Amino acid sequence: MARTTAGIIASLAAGASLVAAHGHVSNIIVNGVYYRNYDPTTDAYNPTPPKVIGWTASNLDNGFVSPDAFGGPDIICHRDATPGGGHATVAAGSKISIQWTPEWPESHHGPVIDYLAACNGPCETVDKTTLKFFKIDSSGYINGSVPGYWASDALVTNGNSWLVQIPADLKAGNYVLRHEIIALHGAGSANGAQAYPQCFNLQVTGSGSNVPAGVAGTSLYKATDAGILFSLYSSPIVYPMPGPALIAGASSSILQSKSVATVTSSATVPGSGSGTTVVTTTTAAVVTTTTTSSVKTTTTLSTSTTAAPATTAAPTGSAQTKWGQCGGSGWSGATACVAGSSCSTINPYYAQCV
Ligand SMILES: *[C@@H]1O[C@H](CO)[C@@H](O)[C@H](O)[C@H]1NC(C)=O
Ligand SMILES: [Cu+2]
Repeated sequence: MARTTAGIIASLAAGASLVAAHGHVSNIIVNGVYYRNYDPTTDAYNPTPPKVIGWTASNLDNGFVSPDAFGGPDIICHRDATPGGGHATVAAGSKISIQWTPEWPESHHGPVIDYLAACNGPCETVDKTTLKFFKIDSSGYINGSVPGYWASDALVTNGNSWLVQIPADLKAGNYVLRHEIIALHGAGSANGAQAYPQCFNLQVTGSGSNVPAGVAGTSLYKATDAGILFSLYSSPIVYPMPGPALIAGASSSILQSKSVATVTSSATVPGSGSGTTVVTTTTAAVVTTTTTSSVKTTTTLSTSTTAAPATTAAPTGSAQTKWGQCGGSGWSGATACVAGSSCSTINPYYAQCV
């Protein structure tokens, strides 16, 4: 009985996936600054698409990479991907809000995973097959009965966005952030999982020295991994996270909240002027702040109803805490940093205690 019902649900979900739109990341927000992603559904038709931080890829259908391609280059940063023409600068320890398009289908339950890989030079010209990815967060099954509430559902609850924190001790340099949802609604059948990787170029600043070891994108997953060939409709749900282990000190995800964009920036393009010219500005639409849930481990769930905007204002006169804002256009809060950290200008809109 339960088996039959599950089978019907599985068939319905698989059928729904044929008609449902899927999605891609539309933008990221770093400390209130909005950076648009490459839009596969429109930029592909533009003879001179803007240089953006997101990688160019041929997922014009908002589609995915199948397990039979997990050993090939398309799994690295989506189909036929080539590096983004620019990058965003972020301080180690910063949080980045990754915004998906609104149509992510509810049936597409699965994990949300984030990796970084050092470019060892400009990411804009990196050979993607040389990138070695290390896992900075990975959240899978959260709670509930079959098919369960998953990280992808928490992402939807969070306004289709996911908050990622760059490790505070990461060595300064250029990195590719590889963000991914793996949809498992059809994963009980061979080649049924759907990977939706999205890549962004980041220049990370800071005084850390940690560059964790990683693996090539083509070695992250195999079609037969227990977390790839996985039935979403079998009870109890015990999900083995695919891919390499989390780096030391990382948790499965940070507390989720939605960020507020106050300005829009274009990507920093290498070789223009000093190489760090921010070609910016238009005032951006303000995104509504909402609140949500977070997952600490795959078995523990913590929730919060605290609104958490991207920027943390400290009262003028008192020193800002480490990783808090200490300056930038329009900033009226503290400009001094607590002992042990100092104020570093990240871009015209944001300075941060690092
Ligand atoms: C699962 O977690 C979410 C997010 O915290 C919560 O809203 C929901 O009520 C939980 N569901 C169950 C069945 O515990
Ligand atoms: Cu689908």
